[in-house]
Amino acid sequence: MIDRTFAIIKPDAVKNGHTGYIYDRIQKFNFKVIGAKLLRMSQEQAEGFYGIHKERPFFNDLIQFMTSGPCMVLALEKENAVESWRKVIGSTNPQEAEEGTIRKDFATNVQENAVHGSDSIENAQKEIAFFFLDSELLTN
Ligand code: 3AN
Repeated sequence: MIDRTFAIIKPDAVKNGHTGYIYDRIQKFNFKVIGAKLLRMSQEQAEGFYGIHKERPFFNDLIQFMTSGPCMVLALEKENAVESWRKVIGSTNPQEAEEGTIRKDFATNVQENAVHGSDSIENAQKEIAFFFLDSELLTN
C-alpha cells in the first residue's frame, strides 16, 4: 500500500552541506516528495514535535539542537513508506547504522543524527499535519 512518512533533514545536515546529498537518496530510493519546506523551528514547535521525549535526559539538548539552525521538513510517499524510510536512514546511533544508510554516511552522533523518520503510520500522519496544511501537499 502507498503510504506517507515524515522526514526532517536536521540542522546538522543542513549546516554541513548535506541537504542535496540526502535529497538525492530520497529520489534514488523512489520516494515521492509531496511536501517540502525549509524552516527554523521555534522553541514551541520543537517542544511540541518532540513532546514524547519530554522526560528523557537528553530533551533540553535535543530542543536546543533542533532550534539551532534551519532544517528541511518533508512529506514523502511510497509503498510502505514508514518502514522503507527507516531502513534508508539507519539506526538512531550512527555507530550502529548499517553501511550505506544516511545516518552512517552523514550523522555526527546519536543526537546530531542528520535525519528524522516517523516510526509508525499513525505518527507519520500526526507529524505531517504538525508542519503542513493539507493544501501544501501534492495530491497527484
Ligand atoms: P529516531 O529519530 O531514530 O526515531 P528517537 O525517536 O528515539 O530516535 O529519538 C529522537 C531524537 O532524539 C533522535 N533522532 C536524536 O536526535 C535524539 N536522541 C535519541 N536518543 C538520544 C540519546 N541517547 N542522546 C541524545 N539524543 C538522543
